Formats: sequence, structure tokens, C-alpha cells
Amino acid sequence: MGASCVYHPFKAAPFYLNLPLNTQPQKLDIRLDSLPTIPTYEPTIPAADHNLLEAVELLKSTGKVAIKAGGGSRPFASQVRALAEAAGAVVVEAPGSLGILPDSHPQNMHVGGSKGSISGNYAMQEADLLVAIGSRAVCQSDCSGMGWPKAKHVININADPVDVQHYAQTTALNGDIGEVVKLLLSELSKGGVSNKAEWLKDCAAKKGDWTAFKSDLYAAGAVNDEVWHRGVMTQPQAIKAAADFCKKHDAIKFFDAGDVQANGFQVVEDDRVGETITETGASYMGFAVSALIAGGVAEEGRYSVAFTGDGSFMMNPQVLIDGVEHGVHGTIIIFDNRRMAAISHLQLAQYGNDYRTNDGVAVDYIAMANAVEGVLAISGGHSAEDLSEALEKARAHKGLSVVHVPVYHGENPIGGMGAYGNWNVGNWCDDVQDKYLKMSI
Ligand SMILES: Cc1ncc(C[n+]2csc(CCOP(=O)(O)OP(=O)(O)O)c2C)c(N)n1
Repeated sequence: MGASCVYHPFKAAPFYLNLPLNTQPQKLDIRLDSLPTIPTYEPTIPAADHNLLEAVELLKSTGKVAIKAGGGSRPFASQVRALAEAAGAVVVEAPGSLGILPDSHPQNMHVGGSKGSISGNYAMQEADLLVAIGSRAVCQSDCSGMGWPKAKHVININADPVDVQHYAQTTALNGDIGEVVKLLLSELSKGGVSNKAEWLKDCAAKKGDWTAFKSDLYAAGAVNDEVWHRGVMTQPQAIKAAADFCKKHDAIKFFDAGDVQANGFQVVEDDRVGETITETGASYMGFAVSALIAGGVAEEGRYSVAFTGDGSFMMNPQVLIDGVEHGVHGTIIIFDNRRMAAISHLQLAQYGNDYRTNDGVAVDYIAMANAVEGVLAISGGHSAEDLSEALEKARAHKGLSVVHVPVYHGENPIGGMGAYGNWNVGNWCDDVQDKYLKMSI
């Protein structure tokens, strides 16, 4: 069961062997050679070509094609890129597939969905044909089923027989993404793909808008904050400076839950998959700092940086001890807005008021972390330059380090990267469900 779980061909997961206290000390009689070896699975493809040829016809004849590259597409970056280029499609990333195409590739529209980009959401709003690849279409990525209002048809490529049927009006290509895309490419190379220049031009213009929007936010400088009683960086500004530092040093970025996570995947500009890792299943608070431990446990761990909020950090401060114990070389950046801002923003958007998502208790995180032997904790200051300098010092410490950055919270829109679309949550449900009835897919 363990081998089938951790080596599962398309949904590998951790395996938990639960041993109750009374069974733990018992002797187990087992022949080691009777245990399974690492299972191997041959890639699968559809045995009939009916759906394949139907998909090829749709790709050739539809004007506005967008690929949604889900987390399952990560091992197939080159195939996704080749398909986009051959079919004249743009690619909308998911938070889990950042870097599937290099950030500056003209057909990479960046992330789509409620915490996405201007260009990613434009492509979703306008596409006639959705090509979902390795995607579960979870609510925030798909605006609760309304992310693709003009799409009349879906080509879905997925090894999972359930996920591949997620949408209505689907041509399902159930199998290994790499192998299925190869079959599509071979058919498309015979020619006959309609001209997509207009679509690509419009999408490129929106990507230009997104780039300009980001630059304005970063250039806006410090914003006065009620809690910090001074000008501090916004969270996007601080994340941008830290992400640039990670790019410079080829450090892995782990993102925790909340605004840190959402602003995080909106801000980062990855060129390869695996540069950013975030928990897109449950957005479990405390994930990022815990993930740092992997670098200590691995035989050849890489320097990694955990991006976390003050709320998420306090879910797992245990990492300060575990990190030292396991010899982690990594840095925790605490983006401290003295509240759980993601929830404050949701409350404000839904009810016009935030309620008990902050408190009046100041915490000196630098002193707290420095109290643990082996940890170096320093201030990240109040500008991108301060933060970059602090991060260099933190990295020079060959152990676990903590950089504390006060960040802005308030209603000034410069403080966040924006939200898009619809979400079937709280008192938005009726409205969202009414609109959902009008969707074709
Ligand atoms: C274990 C867990 N509990 C609750 C949530 C719901 N949740 C999502 S973000 C968030 C607040 C995060 O606050 P913080 O880490 O300070 O980041 P900020 O939003 O302020 O940037 C909460 C409570 C969650 N994702 N995980």
C-alpha cells in the first residue's frame, strides 16, 4: 500500500502507517525480499484515436485557445510549451505550475483565477476553447466554475479518469500528459492550424498591462501604517525584493498561506518549475517553515527561503528548534502585518468590516528567534535595499536564519496585487450560483 501510494503514477502522496501504541513494540516477522520494489508504470495513452482527432480539429479551427496548465503538468513543461507554440495557444498558469513556460515567454499569461494576473484572467475570460492539462480546476483557480465564461468546449488531458471529465462539453484525452501531447503534436505538424496572430497580440497587450501594473506597485515606495506608526514596505514590494534575492542565489521559495501566498504567486516571475513551492491543496498555515526541514534532511539539501506571515509562522514556531537540530541552511522571512490579513480582506470584501483578525499584542519575533541557540534573527528593514542586504547576511549564516519585515495593512490598494472573478463562498453564494447556471462548460 505504501509503495502504491508514494510511487503512484499520477497522484503520488505521502503514506501514513498508523501504529497504535500497543503495536509499536511488537516484533514483526517479515521477509525483506517479499516487500515490493519500486513499482514502474508504463505511460498510458488512449487506444482509440477518435477523441484525439476531434481535439486536433478543435485546436486547428478555434481562434482563441488557452491552455490551463495545472500542477499535474509540471513534469511536462517542454511538451506544454511545444503544444502552445504549435497550436497558437496562450498558457494560463496555476499557483502550482509557475514557471511551466519561462516568465517572459510571450505566450505565458501568468496565473489565472481569483488571485491571478490581469493577463491570466483576460485569457480565461476570452478563450473559446480551454485545454485543461493536469488540472483539478479547484475553486480559486477556476473562479468557482466561472473562470471560462466564453469557452464552448474543453479538451482535457489528464491521467486521472475523474479529473479528465471535470467539465461539461469535454473531449477527454485520458493518459500520460507527455505521451498524449506528443500524439497531438504529430497531428498538428501536418498543418492546417488557423491563424492565431490577433489572439496572441491581444493577450500580449494584457501581459504588458500586468507588467506595468506590477512596476507601479513596486515603485510606489513605503506606505504609512497605523500599527507600525511609520512608512513600511507593502507585502508585494517586500516579496518582490525577496524573490529577486532567491533568483540571484537559485534558492527554492516556499510560500505559506494567506496574503503572503496569494501576493507571492502573483509576484514571482519563475522561469522553471520547482523554483516556487506552495501548498495548493489546503494552503495549510505553517507549511512553508516546516518545508525548510526537507533541506536539512535531504542528503544534498539546497538553500531555501520560507515566505510566511506572522499568523502562519506562529502555527509552527517549532521549526526554530527542528531547523537547528536537522542542520537546515535556510531563511524564514516573516512578513509581519500584525494580523491575518487574508481573512481581514475577505471580511471587508464580504461584510465591509473586519472582525477579530488582529490583536493588540506586540511580539518581538527577532528576540524570540534569537532565543534559540543556532538561529540568527535580524531585521529586514523598511526598503527593498534594506531587505536585500539583510537577506545576504542571513544567507551567510550557515544555519537557520530569520528575517523580520514589518509590512503594510490597510485599505490603500497599493498594498495588494488585486483579486478577480467570482468565488462561491459566504454571502456571495447566491449570486455566484445564479451566474453558474449560464456557463456552457
Ligand atoms: C491551518 C490553517 N488554518 C486556517 C487557515 C485559513 N487561513 C488562510 S490564510 C489565514 C491567515 C494567514 O495570516 P498570516 O499568515 O499572518 O498571513 P497574511 O494573510 O496576514 O499575509 C487563515 C487563517 C489555513 N489556511 N490553514
